[in-house]
Amino acid sequence: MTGNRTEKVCVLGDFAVGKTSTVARFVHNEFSDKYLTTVGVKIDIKEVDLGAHGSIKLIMWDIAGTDALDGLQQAYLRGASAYLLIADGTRKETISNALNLHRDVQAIYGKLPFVALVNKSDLDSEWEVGEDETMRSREAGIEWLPCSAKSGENVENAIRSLAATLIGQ
Ligand code: G3D
Ligand code: MG
Repeated sequence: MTGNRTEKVCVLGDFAVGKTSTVARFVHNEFSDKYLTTVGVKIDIKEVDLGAHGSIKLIMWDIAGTDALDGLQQAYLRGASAYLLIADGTRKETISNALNLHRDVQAIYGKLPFVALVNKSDLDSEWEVGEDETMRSREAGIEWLPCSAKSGENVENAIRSLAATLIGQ
């Protein structure tokens, strides 16, 4: 049980799925539609207190997303202990793009802990992602959790569960 564990967590997903917004919701508990498209990398730190299990500092690396990992992104991923895989429920193709990223990361770094989030659950009338996509993923061992950086649904508990995994719970 230690209060000063620090782990790097990378946020991966397609352009505009809500990576920056999800980190902002988790770290600052806010949503703003003023975030600019991220160029390069943005780092935020949040200490997660897991009570009797101790606490852990998550260094959230928010990288600009494309559907492939180029050399620069590989450098961003180096040393990561875990990652958030984010898709956008209103754009079906963001699921397969996220799965490609996941496969690329696994190929390079092996099996790291991750959570898979389908963001924008507040826009459920505009959702394109349905059972087909989530079933296919489930067969591949990936459980997508709906979330919303806007309403806050599931953001904190998903990242806290990742923190708990990292701390060994
Ligand atoms: P990115 O960092 O993955 O590129 P951003 O994505 O966090 O910049 O978000 C991209 C757009 O989606 C932004 O809108 C942002 O406000 C919006 N967004 C992010 N999360 C949510 C959510 O949970 N619900 C809704 N409704 N919108 C969300 P703009 O219009 O600025 O491009
Ligand atoms: Mg961004």
